[in-house]
Amino acid sequence: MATNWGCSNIGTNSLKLLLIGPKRTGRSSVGNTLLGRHAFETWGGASTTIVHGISEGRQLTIVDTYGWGPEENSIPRREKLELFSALSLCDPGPHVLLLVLPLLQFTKSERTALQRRMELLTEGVWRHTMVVFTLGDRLQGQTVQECLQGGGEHLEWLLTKCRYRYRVLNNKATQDRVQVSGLLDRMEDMLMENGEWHFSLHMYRRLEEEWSRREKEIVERKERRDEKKQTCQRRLAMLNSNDGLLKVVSHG
Ligand SMILES: Nc1nc2c(ncn2[C@@H]2O[C@H](COP(=O)(O)OP(=O)(O)OP(=O)(O)O)[C@@H](O)[C@H]2O)c(=O)[nH]1
Ligand SMILES: [Mg+2]
Repeated sequence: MATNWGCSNIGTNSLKLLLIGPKRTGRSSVGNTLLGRHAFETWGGASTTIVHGISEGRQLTIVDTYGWGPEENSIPRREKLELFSALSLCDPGPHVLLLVLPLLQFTKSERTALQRRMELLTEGVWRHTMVVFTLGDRLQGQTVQECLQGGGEHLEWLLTKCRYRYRVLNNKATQDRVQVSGLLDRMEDMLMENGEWHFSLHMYRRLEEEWSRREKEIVERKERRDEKKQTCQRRLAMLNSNDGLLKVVSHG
């Protein structure tokens, strides 16, 4: 696999990763496993942190975000601020967002909480998102596929959203570099699939605005056409009734 991260639109050879996910799912540990050293604190509650390093011959910039809580409707202000500040550290944007979740049941409320956070980043963010399941050491004889197959409809929804881009990590085995190479290769493939484009919130927001402007135009055009049609039909009905009256008068 090629290891050239040169992106024509970025002009850098460093792969920028943004670690996102709920609190205590193993985001910082994933950063540490990737770098092969204790670069991020795992005691809990740390805010946005950026670390540069080399991993398996690849130059990485990893931004670890503040984890989100269970709120499903309104997202706390601090969470939003931390998320946008993390994004700005990846300027002009991360190549890959690693959504870190434990290899456990994925519930409806976890899905809603996730959806609300991803909505802040537009629908386009899913193109650049890959799931990293932690707790790979708890598979207990099951294969990853077996474990995911029994994961239920919400997990199925998530995997579809991410186009089945996922990896399982055991963060307790940081010396296992095969799992790290596998993850880096998968990210590299994903970057190629995206034409080497990084995630740009600014660009996706503008695209969404453009789409909703066009949709509005289509609806308005249809409304104008329907109105015209109705006016024509009313006129025709009037003409027909006048025609009937004339016939009555002339025959009478
Ligand atoms: N057994 C096991 N424990 C893990 C794994 N990954 C993380 N942990 C543990 O889970 C706890 C949380 O890990 P962190 O990496 O700090 O998780 P985080 O998402 O960064 O947590 P916050 O920043 O506090 O939200 C730590 O005690 C880790 O040792 C894993 O793959 N297997
Ligand atoms: Mg952390």
